[in-house]
Amino acid sequence: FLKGNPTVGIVGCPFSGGQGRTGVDLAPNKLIQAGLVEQLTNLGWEVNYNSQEKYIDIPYNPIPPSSSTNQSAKVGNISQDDTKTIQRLPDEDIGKMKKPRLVSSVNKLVSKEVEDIAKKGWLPLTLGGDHSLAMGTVSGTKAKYPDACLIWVDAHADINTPNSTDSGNLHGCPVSFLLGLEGTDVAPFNEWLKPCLKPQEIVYIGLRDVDGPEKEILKKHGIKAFSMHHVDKYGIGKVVEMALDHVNPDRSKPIHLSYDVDALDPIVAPSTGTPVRGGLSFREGHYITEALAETGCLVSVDIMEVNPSLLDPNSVEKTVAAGLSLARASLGETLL
Ligand code: EXY
Ligand code: MN
Ligand code: MN
Ligand code: MN
Repeated sequence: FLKGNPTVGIVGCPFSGGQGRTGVDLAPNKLIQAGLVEQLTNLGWEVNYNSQEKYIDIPYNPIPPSSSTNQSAKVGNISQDDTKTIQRLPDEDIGKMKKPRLVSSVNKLVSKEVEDIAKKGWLPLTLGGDHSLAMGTVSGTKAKYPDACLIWVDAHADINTPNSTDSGNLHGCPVSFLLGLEGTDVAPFNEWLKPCLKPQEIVYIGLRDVDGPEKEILKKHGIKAFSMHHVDKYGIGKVVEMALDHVNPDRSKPIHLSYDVDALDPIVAPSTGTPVRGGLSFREGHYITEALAETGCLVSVDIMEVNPSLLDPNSVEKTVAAGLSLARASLGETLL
């Protein structure tokens, strides 16, 4: 599906507004500083930082800049003034949703950026930031590849609606918006985000902390999910095969991989905001990315929810290393 020399466009999203903990916004820079660009270059990819071929993070922190001089980043055609406007938006809860205007405006930028990169024939690699960013990444991928399927690797289903969410954190809700479930046709999201995903186009791997209402939603819409129970029962090889058989039976459709590092066991990836025991082993987690790379159908990848501010330096190092190796394996690093 990609065009020309294999080229990746990195979209750094230092964004934490979809949940309550700061620090997840530090991940893109941390991953870059830990050598992501060199590593992908060594795999034979041409690496650009976004559609503008410049090193830029999308600067969407909810924290107002203390001075305009330490604002190092802006993205493409988005000016600092635009981002300050976003930062200054009054952002009262809407219903139960927290920071809806911020999450919406940031995702609108992300969506456009991912779409632009995909339309160049490049592979967008989005570095979160929290998982609310998948509203933008998946809608951007879908704008270029309307028949793309979505593989969601996560401990959580992230399919709460604005009505069903208990926490109000929008990183628990992106999938419901992509599907256009009841309650998601709300401002400000409905000003730009149209339902773009069908229930049969998504499959989950790694689930083990799903809210009651989310279970109802999965059931009601017949959404395929492989929980850790299934990984134990069938083994990861069979699970990935069954997941692909469901969303991509002929291995002919483009694949978007949205990878939340909390799918991995906290022993492997401890520095993440919502860790849950009993997750994927290092190898199971990487097998998924290797098997998807092998299909030749991967067109867009998200690495989400690394939080370099949580726990001790050793935990951070492990988690960042896991994020890096998942990115490399997704982009075709071969073991032998
Ligand atoms: N289901 C819970 C909620 O909606 O708040 C927890 C969601 C955690 C989401 C993390 C990113 O995957
Ligand atoms: Mn998630
Ligand atoms: Mn999660
Ligand atoms: Mn929960």
